[in-house]
Amino acid sequence: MTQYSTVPVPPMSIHFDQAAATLSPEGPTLTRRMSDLEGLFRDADAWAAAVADGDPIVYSVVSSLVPEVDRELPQSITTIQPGTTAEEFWMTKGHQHPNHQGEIYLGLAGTGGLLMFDGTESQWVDMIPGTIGYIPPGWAHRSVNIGDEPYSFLAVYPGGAGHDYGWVLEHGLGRRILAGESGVRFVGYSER
Ligand code: PAN
Ligand code: ZN
Repeated sequence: MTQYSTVPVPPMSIHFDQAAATLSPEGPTLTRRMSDLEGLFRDADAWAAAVADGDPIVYSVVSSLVPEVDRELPQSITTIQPGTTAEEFWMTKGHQHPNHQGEIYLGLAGTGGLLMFDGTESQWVDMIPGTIGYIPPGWAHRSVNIGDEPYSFLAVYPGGAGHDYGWVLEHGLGRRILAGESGVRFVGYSER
């Protein structure tokens, strides 16, 4: 049998509960509140006001037991709550995979989008239940809830990909996703 530098997890089944957007057996769960999204919203004053006003949960990420180590294929379900801060739809922090590896997302519930940026070009993929969004290697990515309900999606990614959040703080994601009169309005990252 192949020798691994870390102990691999055994073959297993993972129960996926679509209605509850959970995986079991369950691994670590991450909760991101507004205060965890410092420096990411266009309007820093509106962000600070939202932190002061109850610091709401913006999104949570539940994982299976498959670890984030090389050669494994971890999965997680992210649920982003509906909301806007100074018209900017609630979103994930966004990150780049430093080892430039691909990833897939499967829309599970609600209405959202996948914003990707390679440092020059930005791309937007609408996500509804059943949509598979493909993130090619080298594209930083952020998810956005553009609806009135929680938006959930399953992510599957190489365990050794790593997550670089500083890259997005430094380079942005090309565009911002705002609530417009007829739905979504795209503006440049530094536009006000
Ligand atoms: C996803 C994200 C998840 C949360 O599982 O990690 O949606 O977004 P942030 O990591 O940007 O806070 C993924 O893309 N994993 O690689
Ligand atoms: Zn990712």
